[in-house]
Amino acid sequence: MLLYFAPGTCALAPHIALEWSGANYAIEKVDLRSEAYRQVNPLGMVPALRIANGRLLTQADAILKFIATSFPDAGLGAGDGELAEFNLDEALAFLTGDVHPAFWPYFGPGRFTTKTDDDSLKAVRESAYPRIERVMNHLEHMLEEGHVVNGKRTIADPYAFAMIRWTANLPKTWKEYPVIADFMGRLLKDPGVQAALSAQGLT
Ligand SMILES: N[C@@H](CCC(=O)N[C@@H](CS)C(=O)NCC(=O)O)C(=O)O
Repeated sequence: MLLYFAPGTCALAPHIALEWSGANYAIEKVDLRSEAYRQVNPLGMVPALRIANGRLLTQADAILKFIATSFPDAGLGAGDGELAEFNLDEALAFLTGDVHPAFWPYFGPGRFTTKTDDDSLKAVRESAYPRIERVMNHLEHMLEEGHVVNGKRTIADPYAFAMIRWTANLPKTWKEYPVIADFMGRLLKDPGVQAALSAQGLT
């Protein structure tokens, strides 16, 4: 398998999941704006995962589920229980549909205004703060059992980890949420997380 990534993006999530799964995989750093990467993934987005039969998998949550089901021994799936699978799907949908978009104005302010001056872009960036705070407060609550969902390690943990990192330069960083800070502290010590961070040139 070959994981296409750009450092620090949501591609960090499947990267960590691949580490945890014991999969045999390689990584390729891409330039998201390059024509070369458009030839790989016409959407020009990461993550993308090339699997053995040549198929290119896209969409972070779907890739994470593929990793969980392909390597069941790693125990990264929902686990047992009547609502376990729903709980995991709900958490993945929240991360993809609420947490990730909350950061869009912050990272790509130019998408939300036709103005190009610094003040206008700064205003758009700052407009993201309340929504980011809202999803962070929700994560603070979700993580009370030590993990994102079902009280166990799942593919939702690295997905949350990858996005929580994005608050590092915000006025309110993840370190100011006690439960999230505990979760991040544990993951930052995890060998698989450290291996993925190091491979992406991050700390
Ligand atoms: N729907 C996609 C979105 C992925 C996405 O937005 N990835 C970002 C990095 S975190 C990206 O590639 N952005 C480049 C762009 O939007 O052009 C998914 O969930 O995988």
